[in-house]
Amino acid sequence: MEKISHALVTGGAGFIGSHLVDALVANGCRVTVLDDLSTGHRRNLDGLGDRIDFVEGDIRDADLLDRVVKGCQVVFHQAAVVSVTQSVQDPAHSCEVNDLGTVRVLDASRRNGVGRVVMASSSAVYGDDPRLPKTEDMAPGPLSPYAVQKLTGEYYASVFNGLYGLETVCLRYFNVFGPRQDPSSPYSGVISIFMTRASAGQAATIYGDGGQSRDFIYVKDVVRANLLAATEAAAAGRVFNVGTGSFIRIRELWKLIGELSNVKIDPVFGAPRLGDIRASVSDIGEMERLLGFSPQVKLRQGLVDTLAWYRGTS
Ligand code: NAD
Ligand code: UD2
Repeated sequence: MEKISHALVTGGAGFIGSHLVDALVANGCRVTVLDDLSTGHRRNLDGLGDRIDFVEGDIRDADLLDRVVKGCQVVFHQAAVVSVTQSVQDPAHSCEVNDLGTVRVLDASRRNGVGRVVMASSSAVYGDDPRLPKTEDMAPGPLSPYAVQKLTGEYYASVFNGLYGLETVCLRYFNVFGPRQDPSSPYSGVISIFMTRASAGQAATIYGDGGQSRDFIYVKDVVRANLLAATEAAAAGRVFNVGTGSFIRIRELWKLIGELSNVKIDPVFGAPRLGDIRASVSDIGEMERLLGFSPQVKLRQGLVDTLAWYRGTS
């Protein structure tokens, strides 16, 4: 793999971004992190000391972006208002961050000679299309402001790639899980919530009948996908699904987490979540064919490692 000598990670103090920063530093890359700490935490970067340049600031600040992208070959754009619910409650704010912020990141990158921008998109762009698995060529059907904003970001990336020759790659993450995922909001990732419940010996709430399914990918595999997207020539200008191609139903997930936690607690069934997608699973053929990517961490192993982290034993 071609070496990246200097990269910017926006949202690098967040869940996925901080794992990406770890991997880049381990590869000998100089890393600048730009994060406003709105949902990220400085503690996620503990232990990296002066091996990174941490800049607390906002991706909407054009002057600051000009400063931090200088000299970077690659920008990994992870910063976003991530909560779908927050985007529903305040579409204008999430639009400013997710759309205007993304355009500012792309624009600063092209003006300052960055080679490639790798952007975090989402499987949310597919909406509730019942055809499975989801392939990149399906027509998008966003159902929330968040999904519209991620899709708009993809369109901007494609236009910057075509108009200005700035190489861009968009990664449609499916459901990502792993250590450092913040369980503190009711809209946090389901695995982070189920793990904290099981560890405390409490029942989880399953929304609906629990028959809904998701494609959960371990965060370290998402990091590998980002590194390939940044370095493989064939990735430029493209959009890829980042998932595992497998799925699990939510009620089975609770059972599995219970088994791994040595607790057997019946879940509480609540009303279905408004707008909840029934089934989601990725087709990762494009990523496999063009970038040689296949996920390495099986769900069970990823859950074991994540559980150890939530219990403070890893
Ligand atoms: P996260 O909330 O842990 O990380 C987002 C980071 O962006 C945080 O550190 C936050 O402080 C920072 N940020 C937010 N607004 C900012 C701003 N205006 N300026 C600078 N920094 C800002 O969430 P995550 O799960 O790590 O998400 C990373 C990316 O992956 C996001 O773009 C998200 O939309 C995307 N994504 C995540 C998932 C998932 O399952 N976690 C699924 C699909 C897509
Ligand atoms: C994820 C992403 C979202 C977006 C979307 C794409 C997270 C946190 N959200 O939303 O950003 O990219 O995928 O479609 O990663 N559930 C329960 N009990 C709980 C919590 C959740 O039953 O306590 C169910 C929930 O109703 C859903 C499933 O678990 O059916 C997954 O929920 P989620 O919030 O982890 O993720 P999702 O797929 O809604």
